Amino acid sequence: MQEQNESKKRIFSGIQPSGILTLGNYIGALRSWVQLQDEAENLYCVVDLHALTVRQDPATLRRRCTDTLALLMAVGLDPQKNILFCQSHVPAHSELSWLLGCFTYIGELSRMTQFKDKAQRHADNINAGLYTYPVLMAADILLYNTDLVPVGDDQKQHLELARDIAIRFNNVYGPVFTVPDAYIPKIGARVMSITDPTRKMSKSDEEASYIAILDEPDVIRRKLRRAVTDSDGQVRYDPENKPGVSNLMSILYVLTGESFDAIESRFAGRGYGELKNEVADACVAALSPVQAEFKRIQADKAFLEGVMRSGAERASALAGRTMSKVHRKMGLAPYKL
Ligand code: ATP
Ligand code: LTN
Repeated sequence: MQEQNESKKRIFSGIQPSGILTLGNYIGALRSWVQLQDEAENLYCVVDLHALTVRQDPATLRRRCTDTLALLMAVGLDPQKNILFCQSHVPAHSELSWLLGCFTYIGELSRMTQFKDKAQRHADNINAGLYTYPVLMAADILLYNTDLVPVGDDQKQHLELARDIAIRFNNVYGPVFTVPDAYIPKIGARVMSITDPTRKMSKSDEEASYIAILDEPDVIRRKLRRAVTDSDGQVRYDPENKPGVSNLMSILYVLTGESFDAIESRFAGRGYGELKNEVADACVAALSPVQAEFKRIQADKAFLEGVMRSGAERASALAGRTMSKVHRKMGLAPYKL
C-alpha cells in the first residue's frame, strides 16, 4: 500500500487507549471500521498521545496500547488490509500538529464541547494538551490524505474543525490537504451510559456505567439488570422522554437487526426485565467470539510486536511524503541529512 490507489478511498480513524474499550466504541466506531475494510485503504491508530491529556499510569498505558491493538484485530480488522499502528510511533503526527496549531484559532478551540466537558470533569488538570487535542486529531487525519473518517457522533465537531483547518491551509498554500468527510452510523452513533442515559457511554467513566467489550457474560447480565430505565413500564422508542429504554432498544437493534417496531410489538405487555435479559443475550452473543479471539492474539506477543512495527513503518512512509510537501509549501528551509 505504498502509493495511494486512485480508485480507492483513504480511511483514517483513531481510538484512545484510555481504558477498556466499551460497547459504545464497538457499536459507534469499530463495527464501521470492520464493515469498511474491503472498500478503502485504511489506517487505524491507537492514539496514545491523545490519552495523555488525562493523567495515565505509565505501566497501564503501555499495556492498554498493545491490548487496544489486539482488540482491533479481535473485532475483525485484518492487519494485511489495514495499517494498524500506534500514534507515538510516527512523530510526524506531533510535528504536523504544531504546524496546524498556527492555523487554528483560540475561539474555535474554546467552543469544543469535549474540551468543556473534560475540563469540568478534570478541573484539577485543565492542561494545554486538553485544549489543543482537536489540532492533533486534525493532524492525524490530514497527514494521510484521508477521505473518510468513521467515528461516533461525539466526534462530529472535531471533524468539522479538521475540515476548516484543511480548507484554511489550502487557501493559503494551494491544495495540499484532502478535506475529509465524517462517516457516522445512523443508529448507534451515540450509545448512552447505562447508569445515566442522558450521557454518552464512556470508557473513562465509572465501571457500572459501561459494558466493556471484555466483560464476562455474568458481568454483562448484572450490569444490564441494573440499567436505568423509567417508571412507565412500556417498551417504546422515544429517546427524548425514555432515554434509558430507547438506548437498550438501539443496542438490540444494532446487534440483532430487529427493527424498533418489531421490538415494540414483541415486548407489548412485557416488562423491562425481559428486555434487559434479551439485550444481555445479544451482547454476550456478539462479544464472546471477540473475547476468545482477543485472548488468542494477546498471548502472541511476537505477532503483536510485528503488527505494530510494520504498521508504524507503513504509516511513516505515507506521513513522510505529506510532511515534505508541507515543509516545502510553508517555506521551511530544505535540508538533507
Ligand atoms: P474517553 O472516555 O477516554 O474519552 P471514549 O470511550 O469516549 O474515551 P474514544 O477513544 O475517545 O472513546 O473514541 C473512539 C471512538 O469510539 C470514536 O469514534 C468515538 O466517537 C466512538 N465512541 C466513543 N464512545 C461512544 C459511544 N458511547 N457511542 C458511540 N460511539 C462512541
Ligand atoms: N478524538 C477521537 C480519537 C481520535 C480520532 C483521531 C478519531 C484521535 N485522532 C482521528 C478519528 C480520527 C475520540 O474518539 N475521542
